[in-house]
Amino acid sequence: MIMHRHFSIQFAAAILVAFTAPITAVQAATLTTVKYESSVNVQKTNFNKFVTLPKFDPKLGELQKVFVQLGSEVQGSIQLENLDAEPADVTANLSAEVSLLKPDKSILLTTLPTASIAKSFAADDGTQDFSGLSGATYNNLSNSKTASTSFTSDFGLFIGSDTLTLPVTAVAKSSGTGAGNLAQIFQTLAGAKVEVVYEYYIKKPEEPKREIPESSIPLSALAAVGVCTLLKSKYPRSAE
Ligand SMILES: [Ca+2]
Repeated sequence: MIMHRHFSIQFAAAILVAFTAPITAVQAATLTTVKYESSVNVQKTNFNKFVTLPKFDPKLGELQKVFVQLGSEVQGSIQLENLDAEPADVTANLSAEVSLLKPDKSILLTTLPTASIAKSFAADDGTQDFSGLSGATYNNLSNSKTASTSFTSDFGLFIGSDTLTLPVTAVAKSSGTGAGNLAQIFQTLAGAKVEVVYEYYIKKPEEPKREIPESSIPLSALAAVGVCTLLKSKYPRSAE
C-alpha cells in the first residue's frame, strides 16, 4: 500500500501537532483477526452433518466482528433419455441445497450450487441406455457457490473457551425438463467448507507516560529531524 503524497503531508502535520504537545498515556489496542475452517467432505446426498469450530476466547481481547462463510460444492452425474416420439430440447440441473444451521437448527447460510446441461435429443431411439441419438450420460459434473454473513453484535453464540458445533445439511434438488416422456437418473453429491473469522482488539498494557516539555523541542528542530523519518517510524510501509 503506497500513501498518496498529499495524504502523507496531512499525516505529517497531525504528527507534528501531536509530538509538540505532552503525550498522555492512551490504552493501546490493535485490531487483529483469527480464522478457522472446518469441512464436510463431498459425499452422496442427502445428509445431515456437523462442522466444529473454536469459539472466540474472550481472554484474547474484545470481539468486534464475526464473519462466517459457507463454501459449497455439488458433484455427480446426469443421465437422460428422451422417450418422446418427437425430438426434444432437454435441460437438466445437478443441484444441491447446502445449508449451514445454528445450533437451534435455524438457517445461518444457504446455497444452491448447480451444474446445468442443455441438449437437443432426437426422437426415442428405442433403447433406454442413456446414449445413442435420444440419450446421453454426463459424468464428473461439478459447481460451487459461496455465501457469507457478518455479525457486529449479539456474539453470544461465538464466545467461549469451548467449540461451536453447527449442523450442515445437503438436500438434492436435481431435475430435468423439456420432454413429456423423459427418463432421467441423477447422482448428486455435495460438500461444504465453513470459515469463521473473529476480528478483535488485543488489549495491551498501558505504555509509560512520556512527558516532553513543549519548550525543549522547537519546531525548527523537528523540521531538521525530518518529516520522512517521523513517517517512517510511525507508519512503516507494508511490503507489497
Ligand atoms: Ca438410447
